[in-house]
Amino acid sequence: MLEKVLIANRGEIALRVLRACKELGIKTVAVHSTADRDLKHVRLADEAVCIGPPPSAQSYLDVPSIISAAELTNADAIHPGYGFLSENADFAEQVEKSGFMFIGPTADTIRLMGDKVSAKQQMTRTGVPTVPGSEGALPDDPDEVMRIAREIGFPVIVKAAAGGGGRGMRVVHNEEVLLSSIQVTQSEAQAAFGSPVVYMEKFLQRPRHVEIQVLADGQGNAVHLGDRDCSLQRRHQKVIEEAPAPGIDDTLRNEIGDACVKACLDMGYRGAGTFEFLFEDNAFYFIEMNTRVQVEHPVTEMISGVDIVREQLLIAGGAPLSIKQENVSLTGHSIECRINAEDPRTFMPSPGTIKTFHAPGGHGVRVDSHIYSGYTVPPHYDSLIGKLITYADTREGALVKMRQALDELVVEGIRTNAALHRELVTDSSFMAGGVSIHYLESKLEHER
Ligand code: MV4
Repeated sequence: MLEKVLIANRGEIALRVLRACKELGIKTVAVHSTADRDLKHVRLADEAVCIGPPPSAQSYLDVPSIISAAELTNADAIHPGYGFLSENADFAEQVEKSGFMFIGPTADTIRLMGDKVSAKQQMTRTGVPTVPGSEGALPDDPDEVMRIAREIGFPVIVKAAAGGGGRGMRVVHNEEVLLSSIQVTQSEAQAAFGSPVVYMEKFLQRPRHVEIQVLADGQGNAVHLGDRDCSLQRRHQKVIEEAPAPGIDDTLRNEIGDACVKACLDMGYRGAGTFEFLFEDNAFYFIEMNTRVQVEHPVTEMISGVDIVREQLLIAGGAPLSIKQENVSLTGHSIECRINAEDPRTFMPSPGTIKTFHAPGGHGVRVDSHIYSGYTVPPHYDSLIGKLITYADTREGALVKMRQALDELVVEGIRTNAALHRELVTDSSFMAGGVSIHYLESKLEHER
């Protein structure tokens, strides 16, 4: 069992990890920038180490500082949370080479999934359905590229192998602009990621974003915890997530879940992970895998009863997975609203001091947040200040609870997106369930 974990993150996820550690009797080390001395988890941690000035590049992304802090405090493992260094294979490698456990998969697995071409090839080998497209990286020969595009059929999408999460991609509608579009995407990929490698897929016009949560111990055991629908997003930032994905039948959900479990076993996956799919015309198409805990993990926890962060810690401690697939039962429905410190009109970050904060509560209401009255949201980081999560027997019940929770929520002193959430949970299309990834952006366009 782990004795002491260093939490290489900040905000709500650092607090989430700290709570899971404390419940397991694991000592905690908080590392923080000079802007984050007053974070809630820093106060609750057994030890705290300041690792640098406010800019992330000099603190939460500074590998030597974080590893030094682990050495100084004699931690035995590092939890990277999400964002920052969580999917950085070189960091995971350094952590392990320095004698610490990285709470996540091996550096090799992170690297394999970080390259979207090798990730897709791995899924094809193992029987996870992928979006139809080029078999691997696009070749140099323009005739060959044109042949591949014609075979896929327009529109196609060209994506950077080193991209992901919406960075480094371009939709191509016809043959005339294919080769020039590929060149532009290659140059952008080279500039942004240091690699010009691109691949091609059929462009799906109105898909939903549905993902599968997995847990694996790297010792031959893996389970899936069902799906989440994360289609409600703006500029690749998720706004509301829910589990299970509405309107998908259990047979199909379990079929794709089982394929993900097999993929985990085939690659010796260790830790928590998420298989991202586009879902269109009742079919799943793999696009990417995330090798970290995700922001939206609580909705899966609510319907499965599994504490995902606790499982991450147990797996990292070397324990075989205690959960068997036949004992996983997904019941009820859960919805998460991401509360951001941002301008409701421009969506620009709105840092500042929170004068008043009243958290909602009650049966089936969960608040994952590090904020408190008097807390100052710094301008240097992501604008997520908390997550409102509700749970009920039915989707309608979870929505009723979310409306009540949003009514109770008070955040004064800074601007937030709470009003957008209040609008969305009474929106008739969202209430019906199953909107596409384009729904929110087109709604905002028509209303503003
Ligand atoms: C796509 C797609 C349509 N067809 N791939 C964007 C983020 C990255 N993870 C993959 N993305 C997409 N890939 C094919 N073949 C549409 C998107 C996409 C998207 C996907 C998920 C959630 C939001 C999105 C918003 C715009 C585009």
